[in-house]
Amino acid sequence: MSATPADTVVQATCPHDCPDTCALHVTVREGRVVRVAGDPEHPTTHGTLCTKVSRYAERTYHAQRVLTPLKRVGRKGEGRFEPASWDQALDDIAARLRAIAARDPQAILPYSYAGTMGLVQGEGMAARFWHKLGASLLDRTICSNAGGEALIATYGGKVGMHVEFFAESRLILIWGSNPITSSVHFWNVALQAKRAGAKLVCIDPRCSETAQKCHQHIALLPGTDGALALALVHELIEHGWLDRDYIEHHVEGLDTLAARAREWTPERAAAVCGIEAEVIRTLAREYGTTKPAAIRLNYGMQRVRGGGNAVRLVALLPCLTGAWRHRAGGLLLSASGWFAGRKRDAWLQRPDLLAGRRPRTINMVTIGDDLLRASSPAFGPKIEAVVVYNSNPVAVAPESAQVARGFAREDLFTVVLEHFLTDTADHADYVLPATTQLEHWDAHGTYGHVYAMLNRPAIAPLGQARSNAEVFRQLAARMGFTEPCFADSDEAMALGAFDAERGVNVAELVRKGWTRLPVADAPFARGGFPTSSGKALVDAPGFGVPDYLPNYESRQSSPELARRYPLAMISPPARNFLNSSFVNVPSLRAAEGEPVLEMHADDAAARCITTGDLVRIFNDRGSTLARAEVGGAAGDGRARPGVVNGLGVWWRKFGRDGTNVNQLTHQRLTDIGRAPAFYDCLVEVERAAAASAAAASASGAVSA
Ligand SMILES: Nc1nc2c(c(=O)[nH]1)N[C@H]1C(S)=C(S)[C@@H](COP(=O)(O)OP(=O)(O)OC[C@H]3O[C@@H](n4cnc5c(=O)[nH]c(N)nc54)[C@H](O)[C@@H]3O)O[C@H]1N2
Ligand SMILES: Nc1nc2c(c(=O)[nH]1)N[C@H]1C(S)=C(S)[C@@H](COP(=O)(O)OP(=O)(O)OC[C@H]3O[C@@H](n4cnc5c(=O)[nH]c(N)nc54)[C@H](O)[C@@H]3O)O[C@H]1N2
Ligand SMILES: [Mo]
Repeated sequence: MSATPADTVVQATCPHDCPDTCALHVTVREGRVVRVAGDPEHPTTHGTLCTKVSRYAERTYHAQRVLTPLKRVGRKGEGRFEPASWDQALDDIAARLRAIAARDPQAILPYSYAGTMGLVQGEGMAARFWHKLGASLLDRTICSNAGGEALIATYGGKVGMHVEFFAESRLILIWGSNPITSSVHFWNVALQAKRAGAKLVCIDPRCSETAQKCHQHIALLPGTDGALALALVHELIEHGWLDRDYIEHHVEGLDTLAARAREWTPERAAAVCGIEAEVIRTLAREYGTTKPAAIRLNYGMQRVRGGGNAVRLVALLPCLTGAWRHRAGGLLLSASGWFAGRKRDAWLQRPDLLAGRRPRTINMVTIGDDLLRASSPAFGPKIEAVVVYNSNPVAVAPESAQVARGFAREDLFTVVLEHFLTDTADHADYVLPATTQLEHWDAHGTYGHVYAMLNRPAIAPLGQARSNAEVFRQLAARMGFTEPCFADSDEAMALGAFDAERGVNVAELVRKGWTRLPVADAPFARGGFPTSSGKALVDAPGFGVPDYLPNYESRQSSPELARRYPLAMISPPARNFLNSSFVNVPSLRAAEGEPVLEMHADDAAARCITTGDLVRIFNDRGSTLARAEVGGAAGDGRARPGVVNGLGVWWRKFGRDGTNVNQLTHQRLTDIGRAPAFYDCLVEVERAAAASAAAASASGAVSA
């Protein structure tokens, strides 16, 4: 689209939960957004956007945007509402919350995650409100906590390489990550390295879009990364591919790891991982002898029981080889720890408003069980009210039949701040219309690069939409909260967010919309990890020496279950969705078609399944329907034998039978970080035609 002289271009930031956190240029013509593009000056955005966010205007002006407050008239979950005025809605919500809080404010639960990663519209004014109220705290673990806490245990912080310098690496391991789908700007950097002669290796059970484009794909079984890493350590030690000087000065406790790794021969690991021992030997040699070598680790590999331990093991590899000496060597999982954060969050979120109270904490992963729990001394009060913002738990939380049962409780008072009538909003007593990133102020820290970011509103709020911060400000007034912080405007909070943050050039941030943190090019070239000793830790206090832990649901841990449900299911994101966001954008849903299950030809043949068949995926927790995509006979498929890939995360109501893959996942937590184990899940699959014939004959038998 060509610009006309009357156009204005507004500097903004992509709000989504993605490592790339792009700088946006939003073109506005006569009060309407006509284009959302990448900022060409921003060093990692480089003027390009992913397909989804380049459609941000389509999402914003979607005909089904919720633009007035809505009050429920149907049953819970039915999604029938009538419009209400803001005053009516807020007065009623405040009265309900006040009545519950008078008994025990902990019976009120905020539930929020990463619909926006903004510091203001995320846990800004909302956190002030909850802290003052004394509501239950939420443990926000649903995405990254296993890997995040593992990184902190090993390096002392969520810190890593600069994404830009992967371009100079000679060997890149893309481990548990599908950047062509989920962080395309990293992929562009990896391609630069590839063109300059680097080798790219993808370690992923699925032959993802990324795996296909790498030189080598190692399709290990889900949840076996720890075993692979131990065998790599074994080989590095065995062959002396170690930087002894680096280890001596900057790594603590290698001996204990060496003792454990001695038992992990490539043969032993190969049997666990379902790959060839020779592949492990070669990988170890290449990793041990190529300089500089870099690892792009991502969150896909930590969504299993042993995810935290596996991250710790992988994070130690560049410490053993001294890869950190070079700016194009080392590892990147999350870089959010480069922000000091503490003073910033204290100002934005005001935990001091708790005034000595210590409310209980609810883990967002177990919301399904917790909504159905009665009051007890161990649990505390039954949850009487939930206020959801920036999240769609009915679709994204594990074991979703249980989550839906919880949200269907008639005695639960539910408020959902949303853009759309999601599966969760369908269960609300009130839905409150929220602004999008194009309509409100915000400031953003990041986790995949080292720039602080600002978001200016490009247009006025559509309809009666209000920002999350404005809603909590108004609720605070109705609750009689008089602290001056409840009067801070969104703009003041966004512009002030980084004032207290060490090293952020706030003047440049306000002028340009982004500013680089002062992080050294090769941050650990001479050690200096943010642990108390400055060394990377093998034996982290409270965690012991890292080890391989088999999945909860695996032949090793639960042989009987594995006999009944012999296929491991992972559910990584579909390319055109962002978790459950964008599923309702027509052009993007059309690109995905319908829920898909990728299967290997051998597993499909054993079940008389061919491409295009409707299949039922099931386990003891429930079942869901998907269209089978079979491949692999000629090495062309996405699924490896024994593993099926159910791409997520569909809205349940767009699924064929009102469910999605989370019908099958469970609420057990990872070893470290209290996180979900979405990809640690056994299932069986059958043709839905066969399933419905069986169901028909069963129901026939009943009625006869
Ligand atoms: N298009 C798109 N982009 C996204 C998202 C999205 O939903 N859609 N989500 C965003 C969010 S919230 C996040 S957290 C990031 C996630 O970004 P990444 O952490 O890069 O995660 P994914 O793209 O989910 O890729 C995970 C890969 O891990 C693989 N995997 C699954 N189990 C295992 C295992 O046990 N071991 C190994 N080695 N690999 C495994 C999957 O097959 C998948 O290809 O992406 C963000 N970007
Ligand atoms: N099976 C399976 N389940 C998964 C995953 C998986 O890979 N497999 N991925 C997991 C991961 S990594 C994550 S991070 C979680 C993500 O879970 P969520 O954080 O719940 O993410 P979304 O599904 O994108 O839902 C975010 C919602 O916030 C709304 N929203 C966006 N901006 C705003 C705003 O400014 N104000 C308000 N009020 N609302 C807003 C959007 O409309 C959207 O409905 O899902 C997890 N669930
Ligand atoms: Mo995530």
